[in-house]
Amino acid sequence: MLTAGRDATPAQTPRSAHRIGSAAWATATPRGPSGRNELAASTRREEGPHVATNEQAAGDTHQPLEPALDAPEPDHEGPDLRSLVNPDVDPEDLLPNLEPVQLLDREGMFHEHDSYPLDLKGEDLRRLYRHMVVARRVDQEAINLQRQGQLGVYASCRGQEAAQVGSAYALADHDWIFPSYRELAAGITRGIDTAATLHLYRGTWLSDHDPHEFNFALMTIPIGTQTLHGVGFAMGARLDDNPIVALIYFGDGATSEGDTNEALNFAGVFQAPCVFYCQNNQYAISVPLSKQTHAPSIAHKGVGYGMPGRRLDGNDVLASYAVTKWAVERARAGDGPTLIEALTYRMEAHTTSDDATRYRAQEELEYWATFDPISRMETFLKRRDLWEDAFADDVAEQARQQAEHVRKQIYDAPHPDPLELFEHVYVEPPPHLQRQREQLRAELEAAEER
Ligand SMILES: Cc1ncc(C[n+]2csc(CCOP(=O)(O)OP(=O)(O)O)c2C)c(N)n1
Repeated sequence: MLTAGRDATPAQTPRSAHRIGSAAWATATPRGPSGRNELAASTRREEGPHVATNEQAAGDTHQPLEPALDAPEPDHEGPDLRSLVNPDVDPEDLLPNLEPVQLLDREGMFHEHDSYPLDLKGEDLRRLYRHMVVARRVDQEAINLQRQGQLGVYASCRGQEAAQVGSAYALADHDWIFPSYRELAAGITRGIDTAATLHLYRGTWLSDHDPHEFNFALMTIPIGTQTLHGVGFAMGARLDDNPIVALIYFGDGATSEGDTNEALNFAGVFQAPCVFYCQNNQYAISVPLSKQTHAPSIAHKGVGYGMPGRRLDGNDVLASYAVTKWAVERARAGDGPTLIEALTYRMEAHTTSDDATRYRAQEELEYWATFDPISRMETFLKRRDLWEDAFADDVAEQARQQAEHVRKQIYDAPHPDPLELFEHVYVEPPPHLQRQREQLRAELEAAEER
């Protein structure tokens, strides 16, 4: 804070304070009923911006300071400094509750929520459970395949099944998903062949599902890129009068990226029909949430972009579904985007290349294990009489078959020619890429001769 007028010499006073020191400051200041400059008067009494005269700004330290109160009165009203950019947007409406929305507590008890009613039938509830179980089994298989050298690397979604399955289930078929690299469970909810999703981790240059068949964009490795793709897509759909909503997944780490901030701001300004779904799994590789933001929560950031922020228990599949459904309906009705923060936890390391024991404690892991989304849903289904042994056996068998399918597909997948890496990027490859291609070709030939 600058110190008030009288003791500050021009040499101590920042340039900006001089600029606002005289008529300009007085012009932009609210006036009281008497027409007097109320704010300037109060800054004289309390600590506030330094109000220097032009003479003082010019360096004449002998001149007594003239307070802005005595500056010539402009003959027109200045702007109201308290005015909002969008007076029809009430910040209170955008603010999230710090208490996350939860429909299913840790003991599997259901609690109705007035703002987020649950409109699911028994078959839907069972399907949510089924997707989560299959995702967890395939996820484990992917880790095994990486350990066997069949995948180059893998980023597990264990612990995040509820966040992904619940939110993806809230979409209509014609809506689109823009994932990062961790959304195996969302892909399963969309009906994508799990083996196709995993090809990305074989180090091939292509993912292996048709985005247009499943309305599920290809997985994105650069952090935050998909947020821009999703917003652009949503805007395009709106211009086409197509009632598509884009659901965009990203992590807490992605909120520190320029791309994500640009996407959020653009979506807010143009009220794009999209839902930003942040899976706050507490870490960006080894960087904890406290190093990503000084905001009270990630959901609170929505206010700055002019969109509501909402927090939910990310290990509660029903809360994830109900809040996302609400946000999707808002977007479809033309009421603009929402920023959802799902509080969850990444149970495995960041990827199979990471040693999570170096930056987080075993007790933390054990604590979060007590929030397990699958066992919570199992208890709930039992309480609701939606559980029979035959159902449980069927789900377990489907999960086993999926794991076997993935294993077989990945084992049998052809090894692509490494030189394909350079294809399909440019019509005319630039010289540096041509040189790299030649270098790789020579190395491959030399390796074959050995
Ligand atoms: C633009 C960019 N910068 C850095 C990286 C390296 N990187 C890979 S994952 C990751 C952390 C991402 O954390 P978060 O967004 O929280 O997602 P999570 O992995 O936890 O799901 C980083 C920095 C990258 N892939 N892309």
